[in-house]
Amino acid sequence: MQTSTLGAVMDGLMRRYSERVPDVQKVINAMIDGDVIASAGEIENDHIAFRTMGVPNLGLASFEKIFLHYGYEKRDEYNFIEKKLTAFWYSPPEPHFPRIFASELRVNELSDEAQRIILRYTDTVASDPVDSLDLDDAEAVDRFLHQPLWTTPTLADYQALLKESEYAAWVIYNRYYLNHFTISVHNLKAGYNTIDEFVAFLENQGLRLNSAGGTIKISPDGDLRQASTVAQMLDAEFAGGDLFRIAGSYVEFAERRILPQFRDVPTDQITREHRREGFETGNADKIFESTFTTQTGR
Ligand code: OOG
Ligand code: NI
Repeated sequence: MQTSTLGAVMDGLMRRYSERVPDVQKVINAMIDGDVIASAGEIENDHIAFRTMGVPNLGLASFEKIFLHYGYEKRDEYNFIEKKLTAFWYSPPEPHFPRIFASELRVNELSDEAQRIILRYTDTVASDPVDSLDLDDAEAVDRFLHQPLWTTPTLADYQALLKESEYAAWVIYNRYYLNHFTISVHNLKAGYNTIDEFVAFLENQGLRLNSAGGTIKISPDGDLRQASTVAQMLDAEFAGGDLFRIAGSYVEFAERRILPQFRDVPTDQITREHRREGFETGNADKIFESTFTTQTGR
């Protein structure tokens, strides 16, 4: 297990993501200008997220091999019945690396028409591409994560998918681009270290937040609180040169509260182990909608 390779892969993901999502720099600059942090390096990345197509040779079974190779451990499963998604989270080999939340579309549950559209693209992948990848070569992995896995879709196919599964449309165009990174708010300075305070700060800066199910998503135990921006829109070029504005990636914010049994531990001794771990289906279900037209078109 090579954490230096993992570090380089993460740097590549974050670099391309920041270029694609102007809100990343906007939030960081606002935090620096507001004296919340002195530099971007102080930000703790709670987790990053990826989306995949659940078809042969792709999906989580293929994708997860990359991060399992770097020492990530597969943890809990989450099921999104209406959205037809399965997700897992993966804990990092060292605590300074982000958790990973990766999901997969259960393509076989879609209509025949949507399945046909998706398979027209993904069937060109005849063997698991991760098997022929040198995972110890960070540049090769970076290239893989940002390369076209299939041909550029037509606008008609994209729009047909959009009607049935916004997630499917997102993946057919955006593939393995980083879906979001997540700023941990609980370790920020007082006044910004709760999600309510941080959301107020973001709203003051004019950032547009996902309102699905309420701006702040709260787990039933009350200890995982999340919010996210509405996805950045991109001018996408489709097959044949058609242009259309589509949803790209977004930014998330998370507060992990100290677990009840550790609430007496002195603040300066609190580490990741004392806080709420994992994810929450009810929160995630609404966070997915950060890229849906119900949010981006508001
Ligand atoms: C992932 C949405 C869920 C979380 O933290 O629960 C999520 C996605 O939009 O792909 O990020
Ligand atoms: Ni997330």
